[in-house]
Amino acid sequence: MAAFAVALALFMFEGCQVRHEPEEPSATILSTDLSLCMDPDDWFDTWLFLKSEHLSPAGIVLADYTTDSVAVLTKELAMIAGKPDIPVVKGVQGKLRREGDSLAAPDFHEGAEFILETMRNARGKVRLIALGSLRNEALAYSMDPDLFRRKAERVVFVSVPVHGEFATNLERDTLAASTIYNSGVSVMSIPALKQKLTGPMEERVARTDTPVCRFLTERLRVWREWKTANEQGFLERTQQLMGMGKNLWSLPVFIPENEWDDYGIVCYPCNGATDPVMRAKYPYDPDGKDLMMVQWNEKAVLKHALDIILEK
Ligand SMILES: [Ca+2]
Repeated sequence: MAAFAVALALFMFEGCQVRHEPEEPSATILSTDLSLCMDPDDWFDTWLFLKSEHLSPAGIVLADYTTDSVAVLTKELAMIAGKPDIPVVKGVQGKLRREGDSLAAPDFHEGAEFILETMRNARGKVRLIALGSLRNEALAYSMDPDLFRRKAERVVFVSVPVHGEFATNLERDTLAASTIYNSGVSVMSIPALKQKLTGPMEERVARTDTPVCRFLTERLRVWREWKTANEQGFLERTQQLMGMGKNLWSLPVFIPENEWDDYGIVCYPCNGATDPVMRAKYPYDPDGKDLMMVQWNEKAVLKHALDIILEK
């Protein structure tokens, strides 16, 4: 916390707000650990991604614990979003390991291959958003580092906490994370901090009779039912019982950069390449290639998300 406060104070003092020349990517790939029983927040993120024209959504990689039924549901959501042809591919389902100079991974390699194929075919640069581990991005880098460095606009990674809590997506595969942080490509780290879709907001979604609202409401129902049966007390402990709302984690990812000021979004430059696996503190570094998102207006970001879910 102290390191963070110092970094922030330094940043404010020097008035070095990062100036963003919003150069939108020519294509963006979302990799996300969608699931029926694990945290269903990624279904909300996937909807925001599919509706984010400014990102030019090019495909979805199913990360970490994919099943065929998840793939079918993802295609259904894409259909609802009016993007029936967007590729949905399976990604790596286990830990990466070193093999000589490169990385080896268990099934599936389609996600990494899809990232490289998209980079080869894209006219401009490609943004990669990772809301699960960085396995698919790291495997793609290992398969063709030159192409990856040349064509990746940025990797946006939701995981690293500002205050040093457990960083699930990073610690799920530290080899994947350190590969990406040391790849030379700019990484924007977004702390996985709770943005609460409140009980009344969730009720509004449930009462709205549209395909996407029915879809998301059903994902929450299935998940709560499974949690209740298998992890006693979890929903109560995390304040996510029916009526209490749902914790979401990645919403700032989907705010267009030219609107950051309206959402109170502030990033500071840093260099995560030094040691990402140590729950890095990411000290302020004016010459750093990476960015750390340190501030946003939670209410404004939530309203943005809710408007897109309610299709207002
Ligand atoms: Ca996730």
